[in-house]
Amino acid sequence: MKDARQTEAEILAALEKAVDQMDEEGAVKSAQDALLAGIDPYFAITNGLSKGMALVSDKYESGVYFVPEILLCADAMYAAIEVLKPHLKPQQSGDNTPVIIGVIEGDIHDIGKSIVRLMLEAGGFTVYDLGNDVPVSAFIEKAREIGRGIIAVSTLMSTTMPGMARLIETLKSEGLRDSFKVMIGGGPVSQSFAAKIGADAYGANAMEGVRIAARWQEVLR
Ligand code: B12
Repeated sequence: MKDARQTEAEILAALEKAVDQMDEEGAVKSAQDALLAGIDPYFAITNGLSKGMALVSDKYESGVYFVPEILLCADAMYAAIEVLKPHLKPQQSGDNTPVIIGVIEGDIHDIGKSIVRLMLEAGGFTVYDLGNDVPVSAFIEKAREIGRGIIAVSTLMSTTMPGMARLIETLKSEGLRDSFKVMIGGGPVSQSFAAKIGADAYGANAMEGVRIAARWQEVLR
């Protein structure tokens, strides 16, 4: 007789599928299954839900899904994240180091940024989420308010990449550059773009963002 319990691979596949199929109920159920099966919630997010969102991205790009579908897929992902979030154990202690995070002005894509935020919070950082379409002036205002820390900036569009360069330039001209480490991320940006604009690091995904931030804690103390 087949064991009624689902294997880890089956649960991860169910999470991926629920996001892809816009199945909020299924996503919540599979997130609960993941917890019951003792799957690390980080692993469930990165190897289940994020994979589903990557599939959805491909479908959008190939014209299978359109805006409404994308948003419903994201809703399913967020619903599952709500179940997993309370069970995320800090992997490193962020020691409450402040992180200002936002999507640069002109860009409303905030799904990736929200995952980075969640992982940073779970990693013990104090995150100030400025949202999407954030003007450089808003980053600067917050930076002045907190004085010292990390700035994490996201963009998914090539047209809005120059805003990241403007942010670094403005941090310099406002005398704030030495007090903040800056990391960038999102589809069109890269390590070489980070170097070109004078950002301190590029992170390809949320876990990398947390690892970078954890490295910086020491110097920011
Ligand atoms: C979902 C989506 C949308 C949704 C956004 C919903 C939302 N609330 O975010 C909707 C439908 C609204 C949308 C709108 C548009 N979109 Co759109 N969209 C996408 C799509 C399909 C998926 C993006 C996504 O959410 N991926 C899933 C997340 C989890 O992945 P992620 O964002 O990459 O984030 C991960 C990493 O990149 C990284 N990361 C991200 N940020 C950061 C930051 C830091 C600091 C670190 C360390 C890491 C990090 O970590 C994340 C998690 O691991 C992409 C296609 C693609 N391949 O990316 C197009 C895409 C980004 N969109 C595109 C475009 C053009 C648009 C529109 C202009 C379309 C239009 N003509 O109206 C508008 C944007 C209007 C605007 N002013 O912003 C283009 C951009 C092209 C370009 N290179 O400039 C893409 C690439 C599609 C394409 N090939 O044409 N879009």
